[in-house]
Amino acid sequence: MALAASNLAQETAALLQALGVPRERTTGGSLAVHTPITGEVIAQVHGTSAAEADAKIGQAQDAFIAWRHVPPPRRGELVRLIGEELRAAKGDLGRLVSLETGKILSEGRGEVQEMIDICDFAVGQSRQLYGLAIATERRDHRMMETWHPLGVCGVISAFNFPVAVWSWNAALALVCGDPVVWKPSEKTPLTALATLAIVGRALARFGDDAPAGLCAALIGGPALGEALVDDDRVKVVSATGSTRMGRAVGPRLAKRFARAILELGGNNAAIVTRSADQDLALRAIAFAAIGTAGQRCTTLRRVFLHDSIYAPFLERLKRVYRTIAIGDPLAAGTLLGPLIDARAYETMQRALQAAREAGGTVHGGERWDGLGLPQAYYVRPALVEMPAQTGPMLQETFAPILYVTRYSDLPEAIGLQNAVGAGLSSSIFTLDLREAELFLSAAGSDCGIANVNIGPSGAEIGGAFGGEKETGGGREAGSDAWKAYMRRATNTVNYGTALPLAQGVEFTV
Ligand code: UN1
Repeated sequence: MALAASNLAQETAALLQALGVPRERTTGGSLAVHTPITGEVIAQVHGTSAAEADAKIGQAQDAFIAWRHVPPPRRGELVRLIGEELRAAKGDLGRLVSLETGKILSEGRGEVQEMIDICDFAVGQSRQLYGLAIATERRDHRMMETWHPLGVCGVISAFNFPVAVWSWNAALALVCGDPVVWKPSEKTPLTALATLAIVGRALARFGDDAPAGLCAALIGGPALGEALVDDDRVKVVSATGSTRMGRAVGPRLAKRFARAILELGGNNAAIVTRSADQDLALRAIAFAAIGTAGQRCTTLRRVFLHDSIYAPFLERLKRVYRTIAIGDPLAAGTLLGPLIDARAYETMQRALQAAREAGGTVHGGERWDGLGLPQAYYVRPALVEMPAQTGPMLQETFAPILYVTRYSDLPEAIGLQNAVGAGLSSSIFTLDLREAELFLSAAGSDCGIANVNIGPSGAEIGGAFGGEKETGGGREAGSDAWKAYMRRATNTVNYGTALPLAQGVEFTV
């Protein structure tokens, strides 16, 4: 197994070159990029200064003045070209995602596929920015609703989906007429730079009706995100990250009446009922709880097992947890790669300790050192039998920890699943129509995503993505999420000669 750090640094340099990132951007800078695969430094990126950030936001504002005049289907053409360039770069960018985040290769490539999918979706959307014709109460009048570009869109994204989250926002924002200024996680600047290089190729093919400054990135720490949040020229900010981050960002945006699209924490659950197809449930749970090393916002963190299946199902789960293939995420067959860094590992250990103190029985969860890499943080996935839903089970811990508890009555289980702060994703495994429909009903799951016989993670882009409560309420990607990037004008036109007033008001002068 070739896991020497120098090999990964060399491979990173070769990938960046193939993707079109100038070498001087990623060498000799002050921002060290570590690969979680070995923990070693693979690049030294140059960050964006406060003055440069200000200039980029200014350029984006200028770009807005021009871009809003470009017809939406033509704006869609740019996104179509971005999708084409992403298709050509899928192998290289997917591998770079794996190198920078530690996700297994098929997930790295899957992330790029998600970008391609949203580009396709947005191209179609560019011809469907529909308003309404509304019945008016006045004679010889017409009333309608028109959608206009909103302004500069800020995107703040997290390390775990370093490029897909940008694309859900950017593909829609661009067809809606909004330039995009992106603050990627400081842990993943390389994939951001590579994405901008890909966009640059699409822009070069597009022609000169694309203004300069349409897509920019601010590379560096949280101060740059704050600059986006506090800048009056930025009309909408889509922020993905922890609930703590959302609590800081939300009020600051509200203070200046900017629009917020918040996609924050999840504490996602699955209910496995008496009638469940257990083979299917087992596979779905394994992917949702262990995939991406438990570092998706949609990761499955809690399972409620019906009393009648508790013991046998738990036994099968334990076997999966004991035998899951841990290791180099670039190697074929690996299902569980490393955590992002030491801090993630420490947070995981603290949660497991808290679970023990709350009466939980922990299986697994310890550090795994099969590759002999002291600076990388591989762990065995943790399965925790909890006597009740208490302690760390009520919080999101960004690590592969699955809390399991039992239930006897479905409304009780639905109540438990809803009794946490977050409201992102949820699922039920059942073959009973009544159970499934109750779960999806107004009295069922309170999450933005509720699935039947599918785990809570791995959503397609066609649906609106996001959740309720402490998840922040924002929606990205499909359905009518595009509306958040536009402003709505209600227009009433009088084509008659009289001036009837609404509500029958008389006012004759
Ligand atoms: C995230 O973790 O921020 O549904 C996004 C999913 C992916 C997106 C996750 N499509 O799991």
